[in-house]
Amino acid sequence: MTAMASATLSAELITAYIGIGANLGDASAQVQRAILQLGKLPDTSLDTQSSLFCTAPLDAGGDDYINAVARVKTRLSAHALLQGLQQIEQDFGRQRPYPNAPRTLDLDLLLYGQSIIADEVLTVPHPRMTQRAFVLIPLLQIDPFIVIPKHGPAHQFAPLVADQAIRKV
Ligand code: PH2
Ligand code: MG
Ligand code: MG
Repeated sequence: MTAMASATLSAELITAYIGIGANLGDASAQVQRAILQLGKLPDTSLDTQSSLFCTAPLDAGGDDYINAVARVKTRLSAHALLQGLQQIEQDFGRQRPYPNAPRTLDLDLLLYGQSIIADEVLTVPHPRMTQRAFVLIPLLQIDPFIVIPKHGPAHQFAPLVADQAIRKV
């Protein structure tokens, strides 16, 4: 193994959760195609995915979003996985004209095993994931008993986001 490869690969198989969103173009098709791309990342397999949900934009403008959550198993480091997610966003024509602009594809690393990461490029668990129905509801659909590092069982946050519009597609 090269020095580069050893820096980007973890010895363990890690379970990671990815939040997926789109509200520009054919959002449902893009989310579904993006989920398949997750399983094609190196040293990564797609474990399961939530339903697709239609959600009202939160702290953002534009059309309603299509959101979903996917669970992957990966040997990529958290940072290598993040780079892979950003590459897929680029492949889907992601542009960033201003914060929270409508997007063809957004892939957020929500959870990486039990890791707590806070550096210049990556914050895990995702800092707003307990406040967003468009993350919590799909996450709880695939793992009802999931525990979020630093926060505890995810289901306890569901009542706090009950006022956010979300429906299964
Ligand atoms: N993503 C945001 C901001 N607001 N609202 C919804 N409904 N879905 C999103 O994915 C979303 C959002 C920033 O990433
Ligand atoms: Mg996001
Ligand atoms: Mg993002």
